Amino acid sequence: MSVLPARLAAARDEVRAQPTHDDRTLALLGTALGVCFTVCFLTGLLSHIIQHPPGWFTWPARPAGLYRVTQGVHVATGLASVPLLLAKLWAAGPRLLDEPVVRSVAHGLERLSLVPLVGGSLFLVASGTANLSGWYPWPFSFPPAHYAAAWVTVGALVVHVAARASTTREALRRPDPARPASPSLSRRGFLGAVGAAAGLVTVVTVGQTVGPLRRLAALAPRRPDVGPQGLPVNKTARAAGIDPSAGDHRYRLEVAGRVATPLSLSLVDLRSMPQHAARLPIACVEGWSASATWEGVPVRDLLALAGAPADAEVTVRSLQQGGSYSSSELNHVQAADADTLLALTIGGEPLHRDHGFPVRLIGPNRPGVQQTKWVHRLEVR
Ligand code: HEM
Ligand SMILES: Nc1nc2c(c(=O)[nH]1)N[C@H]1C(S)=C(S)[C@@H](COP(=O)(O)O)O[C@H]1N2
Ligand SMILES: [Mo]
Repeated sequence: MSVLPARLAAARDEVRAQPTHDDRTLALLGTALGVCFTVCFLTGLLSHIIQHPPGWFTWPARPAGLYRVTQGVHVATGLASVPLLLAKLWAAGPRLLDEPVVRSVAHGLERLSLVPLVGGSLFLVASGTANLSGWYPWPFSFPPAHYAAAWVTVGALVVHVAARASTTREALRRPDPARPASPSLSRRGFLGAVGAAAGLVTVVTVGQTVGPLRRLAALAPRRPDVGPQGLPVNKTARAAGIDPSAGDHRYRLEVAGRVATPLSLSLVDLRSMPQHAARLPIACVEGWSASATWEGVPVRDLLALAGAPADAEVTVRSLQQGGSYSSSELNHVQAADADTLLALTIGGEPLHRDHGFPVRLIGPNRPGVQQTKWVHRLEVR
């Protein structure tokens, strides 16, 4: 006995008989989405651990462009999963009307797990996409909310995959089941369109980090070559509340903390020290990246001058007051790397104010949020 009105039950049965809603279609979409979400989760988790390192974890300074790749992959797989997710919801949706609604305790729990799975997935792609677009319509902070949603979603995903593993395996192995005489849309046509949509989303956005595809990046929120000195800016000096006189004769770089000789250096002092150049990317957590040639004083030279210990770790502080990115940490590997610089120039010119004039931190393999601008203090630990 159906609890649904007869016409709704009949409509459901008709839709359920379409190849675009059968087990095989769901198995193929589910597999693609599962791969994207797994890669997205692992790269996201890595980004979180890099920014909040537990005691056992030391993120290396090499290869210099590794974070650029992992976070580029995070955002690319996240965006590609948008059409896959919508297609999966459309294809699986009619099954919510299957009866009996609950067959067993296990089945009931599995159906219940769809709430965090669907809700969490939609929240992740919506919050991620809004963040890339610089749109913050919510009152909470993005990374912690996105991070919590990732765990909830992946937990529910594990339940879902375990519950559907055997059906999926079978549907993928078995040749096509019998089709209705005249499907309104073939499986091949549907999956082809979904695949094309995922490919298109990737091609029009991935140019924000993959140089050769830059010209195709019509929908990328950032063009990596647009901005002062050919580099984008997330936070301008004005938005960060940096005094326009920053960098005049009163400027001092302080080196303090666990050192034999605290230092207080003027810009002239810094410019008269041996300069070192390095070509390094800014790799923003938002998935865009851009390389530049930076020149300045290696942090390790300043540490040596101040008599810091060999295993020194450093807190780098900005003239910016408050804000999440007004300081960053250098672990002992990063602090000791020859290419971790307090940069004074970019491409041979003094830094633009919006790139951190008079002094900015730039180091290999670091998320953009840790490349602190308008630096005025190193605290050694
Ligand atoms: C359109 C889809 C997505 C986009 C555009 C996106 C974007 C982002 C961005 C910009 C960040 C950096 C946050 C920061 O450190 O400031 C991030 C972090 C993260 N993402 Fe996503 N994401 C998407 C989907 C997902 C999905 C599906 C998952 C999990 C399955 C996920 C898991 C994570 C995790 C765990 C982090 C680390 C959060 C932290 O730093 O605490 N994301 N994502
Ligand atoms: N003091 C300070 N430094 C900062 C930021 C900030 O908001 N304040 N933003 C960071 C972020 S998110 C990125 S991606 C890089 C961008 O550097 P750019 O503006 O020179 O391209 O700077 C980082 N340094
Ligand atoms: Mo960033």
